Amino acid sequence: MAIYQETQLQDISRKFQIYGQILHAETCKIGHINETYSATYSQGGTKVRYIHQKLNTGVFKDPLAVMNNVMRVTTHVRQKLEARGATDVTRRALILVPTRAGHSHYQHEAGEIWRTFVFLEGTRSYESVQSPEQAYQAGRAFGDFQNLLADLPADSLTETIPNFHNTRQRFAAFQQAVAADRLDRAAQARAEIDQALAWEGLAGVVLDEMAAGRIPTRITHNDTKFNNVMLDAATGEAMCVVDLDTVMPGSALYDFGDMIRTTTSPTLEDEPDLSKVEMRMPMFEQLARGYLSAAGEFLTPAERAHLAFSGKLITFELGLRFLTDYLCGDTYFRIHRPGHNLDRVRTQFKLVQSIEQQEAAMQRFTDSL
Ligand code: GN1
Ligand code: MG
Repeated sequence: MAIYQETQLQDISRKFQIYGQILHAETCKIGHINETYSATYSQGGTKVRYIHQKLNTGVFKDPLAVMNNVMRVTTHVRQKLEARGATDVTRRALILVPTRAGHSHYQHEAGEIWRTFVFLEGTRSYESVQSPEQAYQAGRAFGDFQNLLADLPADSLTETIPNFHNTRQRFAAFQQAVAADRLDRAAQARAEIDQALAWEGLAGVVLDEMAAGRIPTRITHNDTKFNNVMLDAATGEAMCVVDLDTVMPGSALYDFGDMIRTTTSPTLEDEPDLSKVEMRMPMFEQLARGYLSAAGEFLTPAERAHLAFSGKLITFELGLRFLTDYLCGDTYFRIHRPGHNLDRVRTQFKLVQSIEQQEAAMQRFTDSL
């Protein structure tokens, strides 16, 4: 990490209710959106770590609403775990460290918004699933997260990115980007554009079920990537889900769909070798078992009936979002090389095809549970 950032982090760290001295800090994760650092402090004669994170205010236009949601959700989860008599609660629920002025975040010069969490010692995340057991753990963790939030009134949270998983709107934005083609990139993405147009029919399926009242709106995580699950480094048990910025009203299927997208293929989401991208049944089976072990009680028949489909939908949706961003000049998702978003599109669309080929078997499996 650059010295500048370390100095800046030292400055930022002093704004929070941390009573130690910062020893060193390092980049923990640079996601597509936020920047995350872990910092080690000497505090009361022992070493403790905290997470400092800079919120992307280009994406999260109302950061105060995001922080209110995060506070509401972390407090609720902690209280519910305590009421259950759970052990190790501070590793099972994220804890936001307030600023010395008592706020949930610190607003740095130039409008940067920083927040701090207690570091979850002895846990780790993975970029891709290593075993069916990990897929089970991911399913259970997000299912339990939805379960813990089931009694939080939906209107207590702000929809911080409106229509985040509105696939019809995502499709319309894609069509507009193709029509405008401001950067003359459509020619390079012709095959992907044609493929996306052919899949238009997928966009309305869950929305129509929701409009008909068969699929309810719930409080959901909305970014259930596998690397947002913190697993106990020793036992492999899922301890906590992180990245709560998009927790808001949504459909349970959006969460389950993104779990299929990120736990069933052995590859990363920008894998250039498409022959490696594949939906693997053993992973899907354990994922579905894990999810239903925690969410099985509250899902409606229509939700259950669309579990297999949801993976195709969300993988398609993310492919559309990457494609739209590629056509619009890579302004939303952080890229690390030219054409990166187009590579991501190809990986997503290959996975959609793989799901499509196995959808009947996936459906039979979830019907049998
Ligand atoms: C973004 O930054 P990250 O990795 O947490 C995006 C998600 C996508 C994901 C794809 C707010 O999440 O919707 O599924 O990239 N988050 C936002 O990797 O748009
Ligand atoms: Mg995220």
